[in-house]
Amino acid sequence: MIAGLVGKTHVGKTTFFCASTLAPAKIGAVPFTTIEPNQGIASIRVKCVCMEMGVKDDPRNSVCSDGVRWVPVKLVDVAGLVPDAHKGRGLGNKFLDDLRQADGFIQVVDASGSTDANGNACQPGTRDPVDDVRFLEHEITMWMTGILKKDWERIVKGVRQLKEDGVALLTERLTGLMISRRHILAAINAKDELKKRIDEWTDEDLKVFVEELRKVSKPMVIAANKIDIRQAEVNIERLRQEFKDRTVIPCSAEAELALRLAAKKGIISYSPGDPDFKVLKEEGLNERQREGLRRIKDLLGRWGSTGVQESIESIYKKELRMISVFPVEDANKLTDHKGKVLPDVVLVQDGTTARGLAYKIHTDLGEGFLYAIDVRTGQKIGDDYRIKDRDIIKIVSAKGVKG
Ligand SMILES: Nc1nc2c(ncn2[C@@H]2O[C@H](COP(=O)(O)OP(=O)(O)OP(=O)(O)O)[C@@H](O)[C@H]2O)c(=O)[nH]1
Ligand SMILES: [Mg+2]
Repeated sequence: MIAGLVGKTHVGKTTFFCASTLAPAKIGAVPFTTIEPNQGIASIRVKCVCMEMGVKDDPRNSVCSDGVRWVPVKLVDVAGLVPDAHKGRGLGNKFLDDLRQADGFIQVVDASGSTDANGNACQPGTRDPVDDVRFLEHEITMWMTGILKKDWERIVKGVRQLKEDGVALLTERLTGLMISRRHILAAINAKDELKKRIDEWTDEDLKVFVEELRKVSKPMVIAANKIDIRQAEVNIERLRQEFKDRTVIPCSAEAELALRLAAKKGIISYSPGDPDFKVLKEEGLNERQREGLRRIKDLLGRWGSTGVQESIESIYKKELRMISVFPVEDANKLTDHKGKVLPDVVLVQDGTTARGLAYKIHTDLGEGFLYAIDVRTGQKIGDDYRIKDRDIIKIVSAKGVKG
């Protein structure tokens, strides 16, 4: 799974990316700073099972700190877009093509309304971020429509003359956009007018289909950025009113980046997502830095956090429905074959079965799957057992995996 940072140019996508990955990407003084996508690793928090199980863990693929596992997840930051990007305006389709691999989006908007439609600075409060959310959705829908339309005649011919399965043809066309048969069926089933042969769809039906498909295949949360600017507050209310079925997370990527960098230098103690931080080296700070930290403290007091960590967790946990599981090889000691205690956390989508988990760990484990053990209860579970969040699972397979 990979989450994409999307939005208009100059709203703070790369700042958000740097704050959450600590990668050294370029943040811009002018629009269209990012051209090539930046890929990096952020983390989501999972309550570790180490305390509950009374063991000291020895993590391999994640970090455990005070009973919280920081589990790596992928993030991609792409070029910004402007209205009519799907027709090639601004960086146009480049932006959209770089998003093909993303399973879900964190849409960054400038909630302070200080970036106009083309990414230029304007008076705070003058640009309506509600329009930015709408235009981004429109661009994504038009981009998907364009991809389908290029091949529409061939798809219609396949269904009409060659009696091919329309859903299979759509799946084949859209698989490069990380859109699966399941997404396509969900979009069709959501609308009565689409429940007919695909070659009978009108232009209007195709529009309805793509709109539904966008919603089911590319879930999105809104990171309402720049809350450090006063005018953001009323806009966040507006965003929440307008998009009632969406998660709107007040955010300051700039504050998060400052905190993460200060923590890295040992100036403060801060953990992403926390509602506060502690200054460790007061004497090393100049007046400007002190003032900056004071302002961030006020911001945390008012909003509860910088919103960056929440945005990442919201897209992965809530929208993409990722749950965590702790696989072990020794059900008594909770170790792998090298003796590492609770070595890994594996993220799987809700609905994954025990056999699905086995495949995710290694093809051999999946193919040789015999049964699994729910380590908490000691009970044997079958291949169709549905994994629950924070399960500890031992898989018994006819084909062993060592490595
Ligand atoms: N006040 C404020 N400014 C921010 C915040 N986040 C980013 N910025 C500023 O917004 C400007 C654009 O930041 P970027 O992170 O480069 O924005 P982008 O969306 O990646 O822009 P492009 O790659 O050019 O499309 C920079 O001047 C940042 O310092 C924030 O939380 N608050
Ligand atoms: Mg950028």
